[in-house]
Amino acid sequence: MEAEITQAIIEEATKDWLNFTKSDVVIVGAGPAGLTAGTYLAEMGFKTVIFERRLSFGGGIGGGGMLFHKIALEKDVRKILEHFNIRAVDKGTLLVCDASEFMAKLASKCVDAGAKIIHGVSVDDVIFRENPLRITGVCLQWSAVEIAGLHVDPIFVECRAVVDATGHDAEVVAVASRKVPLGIKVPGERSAFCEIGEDQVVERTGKVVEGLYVAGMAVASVYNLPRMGPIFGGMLKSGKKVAELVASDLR
Ligand code: 48F
Repeated sequence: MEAEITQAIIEEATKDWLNFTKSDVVIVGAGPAGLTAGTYLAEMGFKTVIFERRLSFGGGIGGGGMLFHKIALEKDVRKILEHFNIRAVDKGTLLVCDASEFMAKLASKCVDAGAKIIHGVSVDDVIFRENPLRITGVCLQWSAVEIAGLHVDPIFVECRAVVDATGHDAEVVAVASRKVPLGIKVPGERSAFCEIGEDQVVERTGKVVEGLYVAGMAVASVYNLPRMGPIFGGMLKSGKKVAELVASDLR
């Protein structure tokens, strides 16, 4: 029995890993932007894998607003919420949701759409090619290895598009900007200014260089935009927008 458990797990995991070693899209981070992007891309038929450093979904959702278990959204995302079957209370100019329902339903729809979500794996670098300059995949490491500080070489996944949905540190674009001649620096985000922060994140969501896209709060970090705190409409809109841009480029 014990050996069978091990064999069952390793055989099935290996099948998945062999399958997504060449993917259409790699999304880094299973926060609201990454889960939204993953859902729409998988629904459009793209082979999509999400690598998430932690052993949980949702990124910054679970903490709500300073651990109060609610998050706020702008009213113009009602249609996206309906797509995910997420309930919201009308609150003046805003909608308010339970953080737990919000993250569970984003993740559930994403998985049902066919995206593969792999927990406990961190992206620590990109693969690039020159003439023309493009990003062609990512370098992966177990998060546990990263946390332990062990010297272990990563392995690779090739893909047609990488989406940096890593949140406030824009980790993928940041490492690429240091190690690939992209000609950009990642300045980090500015202090809070919710209204313009939400709009500008959506506006600047998109391609950084051929093969590499940025969505969610990572956009604020890459373009020095204001932060917004526990309002999430921009994250949904940014995730949907990046999915549409990637899809139109890959078709
Ligand atoms: O931080 P996160 O929720 O990013 P997001 O989707 O949403 C931002 C909001 O949560 C909030 C906000 C709203 O106004 O300000 O902060 O843009 O989710 C990012 C996820 O990426 C994972 C991280 O653990 C988190 O779950 N992540 C970060 N770096 C890596 C990573 C990495 N290098 N490899 C794998 N996962």
